[in-house]
Amino acid sequence: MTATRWDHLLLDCNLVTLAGDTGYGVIERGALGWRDGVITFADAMSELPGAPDSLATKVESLHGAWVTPGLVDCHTHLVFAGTRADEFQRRLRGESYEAIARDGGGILSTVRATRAASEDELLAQSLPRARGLVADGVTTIEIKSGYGLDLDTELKMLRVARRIGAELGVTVRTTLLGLHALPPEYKSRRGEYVARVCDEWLPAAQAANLADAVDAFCEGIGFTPDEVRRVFERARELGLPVKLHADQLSDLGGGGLAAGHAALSADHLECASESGIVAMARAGTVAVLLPGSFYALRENRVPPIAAMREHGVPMAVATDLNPGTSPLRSLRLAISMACTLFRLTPEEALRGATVNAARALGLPDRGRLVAGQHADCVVWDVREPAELAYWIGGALARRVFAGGREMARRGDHS
Ligand code: DI6
Ligand code: FE
Repeated sequence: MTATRWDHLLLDCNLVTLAGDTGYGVIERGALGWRDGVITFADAMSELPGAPDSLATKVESLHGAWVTPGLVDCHTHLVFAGTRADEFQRRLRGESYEAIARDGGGILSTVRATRAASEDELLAQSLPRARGLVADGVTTIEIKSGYGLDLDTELKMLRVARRIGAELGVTVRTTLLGLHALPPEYKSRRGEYVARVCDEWLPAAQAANLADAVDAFCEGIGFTPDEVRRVFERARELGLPVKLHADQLSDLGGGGLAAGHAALSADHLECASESGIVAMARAGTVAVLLPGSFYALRENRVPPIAAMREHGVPMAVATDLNPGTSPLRSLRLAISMACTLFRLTPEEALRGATVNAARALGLPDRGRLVAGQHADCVVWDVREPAELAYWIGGALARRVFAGGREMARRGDHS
């Protein structure tokens, strides 16, 4: 038995497996075992193939606690320097996000701070934000560049993202977001900037193994569909998957544009048209809902959730953690907001932050508690899964395991 002993076996827990296409897939009085970072058993205790102590090196009872897959935050901009608390206050006084951006603030103010920071300083400022997500149950994090807008700083951001993954022992997926804002030095030379991103940045980031995907901000204050198309075509030539900030503040046909390039995801989608949603359904493009920016910008146009459900577009939920439009540092809070602001069911929102978020990153190996999946799981201080959406804030994650390794542990605060 020793050769095949599992590393760890959790007994007497309620497993939210998310194994089927709908429902929580709850297994009561369940057991969860893993070896070498991969789940070997996720079923009822009564189905265990032997005495627990003979099966695993470490065995413990959870006394009926609820266990879900590790959460996946599939859209963040958590590597940046400085804050934008000043801009927050300007918005509270009535200035719009777009007006501040056009005035040289917004994304460009974070660009100035991020360019000025050394790599170590950028890591020091960003790491606590990643740590906070993990303590709250996140075991896979997507991190975008886009506050450099020059090659050196973009690569610096992506290196910092990789270092965060190594430092914390969680999976970090990096995304090159060159088309985030037009840097001032390229004012009136838009075409040249886009060409640079295509011809220099994408190949450089790929050669350094720093980009797992490519994103763009398709918006009036960002880039046009034609500009995005050029970058997407280049990305696809290089074999890099694409995703898109689509139809957040206006309908530029972003959903359809993303689908046309077989994008992993189209994100935001508040203003998306039904035809965009239909195209996404056909292409298998995930809709990533970002209630944090909806909340912070006091938007009032809700994404077309009914159309997504009707056409079978998988919905994910993410923080969009960024210094401007979504200083949201908890994915669990995004789950709660997705329910209250967008009327997702708690089950849809949890799927959105696990299995569907994993799909939005092209990672089918995680997001469910099923044998063969990554051993990423969270033990929660709740009495039923809906509480994960119900509580607004609070520290509910009791224990977090990533790749079978325990990340964060704290006392029971229930
Ligand atoms: N993601 C972004 O890139 C922009 N909006 C969004 O949801 C803005 C980020 C910023 O203002 O820094
Ligand atoms: Fe974003």
